[in-house]
Amino acid sequence: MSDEPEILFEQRGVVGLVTLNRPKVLNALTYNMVKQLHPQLEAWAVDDGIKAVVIRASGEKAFCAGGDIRVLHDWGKAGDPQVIDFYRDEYRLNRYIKQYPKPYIALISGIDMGGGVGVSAHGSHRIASERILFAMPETGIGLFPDVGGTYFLPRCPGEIGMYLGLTGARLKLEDAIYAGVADVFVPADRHDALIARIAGGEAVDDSVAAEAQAVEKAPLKVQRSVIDHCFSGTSVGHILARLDKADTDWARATAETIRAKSPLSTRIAYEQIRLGATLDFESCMALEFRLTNRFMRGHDFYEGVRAVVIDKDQAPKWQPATLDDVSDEMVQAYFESLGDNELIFD
Ligand code: QUE
Repeated sequence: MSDEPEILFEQRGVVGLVTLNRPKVLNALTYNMVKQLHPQLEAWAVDDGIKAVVIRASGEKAFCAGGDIRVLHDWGKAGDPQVIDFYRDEYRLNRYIKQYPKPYIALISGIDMGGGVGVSAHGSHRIASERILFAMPETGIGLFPDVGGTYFLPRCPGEIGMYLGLTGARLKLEDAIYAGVADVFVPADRHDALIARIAGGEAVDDSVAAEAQAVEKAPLKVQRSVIDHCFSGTSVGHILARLDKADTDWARATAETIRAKSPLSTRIAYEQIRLGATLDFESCMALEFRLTNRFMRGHDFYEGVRAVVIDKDQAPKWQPATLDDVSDEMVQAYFESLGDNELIFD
């Protein structure tokens, strides 16, 4: 443990500046960071001296690689209720950012995955650098694309959201903008200049427009018609059958990627993303909280974190082991109400 604060808060002119500050662990989001960020945002919301919030991160490698899943794994395995408290407070924070009353500007440079997406993608201004690497990789650790994935994935162009949620595909700058998870490109070495403009009182939209640069064509655009055709399938099995039939290298690799993920996770993610298209943001987060509660009582999350983060053998043994072994009843049970424990908002 270092003495460095995990998250830094600073007022710069009229900007409330947040810096995620765990660069050695890719700025993975701890419960402590969530517990500090939410009240600080609330204080800035009612502070007349603050016109906008900017969130950025320390180090060149990552904006935020996700939740502190090693700790969540340990809490969950030990039956520590903090694991559920963490998700409840993280999702409330995601929703607060979504409805924040002032501009919320995320400066995204480096890895931006899972929990990092939850504190960036719902902001009013998502600024990406040439180093952004975006993904929702949760099906690979036996979880599902949460932190608002239920809301934003079905709202990506065509079936790109279903593709991202099932495969955990990593997007570079051009594709992140094409997918709609980032708005504009500002080079990393201009991020401080952008903060300075806003801090000095220049209007946020003018500041962003002044620093924004054009991007190249998105590689994902080439696959768009195949994505829309295959991922509009009516089940994970149907999507895989369409990918197999497409008979291209890209389709083969994509099907193989999905087959390596937790079968239960991909089945849940499919239903979650289809359902999310019809729900408002708060209902999406309440749905995610149901799923999180069930996953924390299940098997695959612990096995996924073990294989990817703890032992790093990259060889999870999922239960159930195949898509066919996941029953419709098992999937439906994950979506049932939590009764008195439903996620509610103030
Ligand atoms: C899926 C995830 C996460 C992940 C890998 C996945 C995730 C996360 C990390 C992570 C963070 C910091 C580290 C590290 C891994 O990895 O949420 O090694 O230092 O935080 O496939 O959801």
